[in-house]
Amino acid sequence: MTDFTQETIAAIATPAGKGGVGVIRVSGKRVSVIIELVLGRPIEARKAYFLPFFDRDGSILDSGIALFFPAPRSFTGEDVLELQAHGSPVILDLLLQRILSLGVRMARPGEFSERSFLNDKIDLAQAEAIADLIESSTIQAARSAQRSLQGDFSRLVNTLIDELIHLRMYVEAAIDFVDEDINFLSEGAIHVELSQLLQRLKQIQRTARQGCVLRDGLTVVIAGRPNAGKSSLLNLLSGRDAAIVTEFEGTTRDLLREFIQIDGMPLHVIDTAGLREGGDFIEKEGIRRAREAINHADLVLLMIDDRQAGNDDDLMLDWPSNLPVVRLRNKIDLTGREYRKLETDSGVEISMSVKTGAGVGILRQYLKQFAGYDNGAGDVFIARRRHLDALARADEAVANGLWQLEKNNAAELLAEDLRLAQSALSEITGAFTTEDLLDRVFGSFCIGK
Ligand SMILES: Nc1nc2c(ncn2[C@@H]2O[C@H](COP(=O)(O)OP(=O)(O)OP(=O)(O)O)[C@@H](O)[C@H]2O)c(=O)[nH]1
Ligand SMILES: [Mg+2]
Repeated sequence: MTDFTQETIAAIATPAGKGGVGVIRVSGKRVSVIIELVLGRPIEARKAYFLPFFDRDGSILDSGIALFFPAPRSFTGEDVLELQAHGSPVILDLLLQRILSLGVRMARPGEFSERSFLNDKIDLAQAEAIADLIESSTIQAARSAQRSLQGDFSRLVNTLIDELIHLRMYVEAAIDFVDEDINFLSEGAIHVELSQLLQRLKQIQRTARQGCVLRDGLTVVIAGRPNAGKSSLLNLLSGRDAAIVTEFEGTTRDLLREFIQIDGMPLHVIDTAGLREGGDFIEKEGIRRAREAINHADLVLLMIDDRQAGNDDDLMLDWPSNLPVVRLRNKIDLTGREYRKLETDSGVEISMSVKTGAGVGILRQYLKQFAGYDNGAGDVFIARRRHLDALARADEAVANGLWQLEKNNAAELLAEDLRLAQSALSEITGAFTTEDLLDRVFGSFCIGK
């Protein structure tokens, strides 16, 4: 519940700079004092008042709207005051200084949301969704952040936690009754329930992975020999003349990054220097950077001039072994090959021409498929790597528990695995947290959130 020993905090909640309106937010016990001294009169809860804001000497700093949300029916769960002044950085600063002089301190980044979490107004996944909503760069990302904020993701996780609690009770009861004739665990029911739980975990992981792609965007690196058409592809995908394209080998040296969207799916596309031996000092450095980008890619588009196809495996010798690579056989307008997608022994291959645009639709489609992105499905919620990690740990624990049961009939080990799975899932909603986790989550918020 609300801890009234907490300090009162304040911050400018609107972005820095000039605007029509600027909002200052205050939360904590001293809100009543601020109302008395800055507004000079009491105001009723949740009603808008147009009032002067007074400085210490009784002069008027500004006039604007004041709103009072008494605890616990406020965003933070504490007394909250919002002052809407004119959006002048100078006025807002004076007003903030006036409030800070009354026993209030500046809020840390994310502190309003953190108090909201600590006072059980929202859970951790919802708090993160607030930050993700504000930072979302596509409409789809904003929509899915909104879904997480409404609690869609948390509800799914909580359902799984409830099932785990139920299963733990069952297994622990079975352990206690071990001397009895009946062996609960040898019945099929628990196997079925565990398998179903695993299925649901996998389904949530799939959706969460999509949510993570929506939030962070995949990093796709275009690599290949000089002159294959890498920079031409970057320009085509980004829809602008981002990179220099010439008929000379070794045109690109620096890494070029473009942020693009395919039907609302965000992608970071990186164009790189053509890979070859030799070259001058500058080109060598470009190639070193290209390799570094390849090492950090989620997916590499290996661009091949179709006229020289067939000798590109050596390029990949020192690439990470599990790195997904798609071969793009470019310039089919010169070789007469049909555009198409092929699943070969060495992976997916798309024949295309950047020049005519043939096959580019297939590439776009493939990128969406690779990311597991389906803009038709409206039930994606925003998710973070932290959530994926927790889901993966829960999955591993349940799978391991099931295995212990089937192979060794080891009920104690199963019980321990179910406990681990439950605590992993509880990290998502913050039912189980550490101070370190909270610092990491809220430290990345802006001030005033
Ligand atoms: N005919 C044809 N020419 C293409 C195609 N794609 C690219 N080119 C041409 O190939 C040449 C090289 O293209 P770039 O995009 O600069 O190739 P790159 O892979 O970035 O080359 P480097 O930066 O030197 O590594 C240019 O003259 C392009 O116009 C294609 O599909 N068909
Ligand atoms: Mg280039």
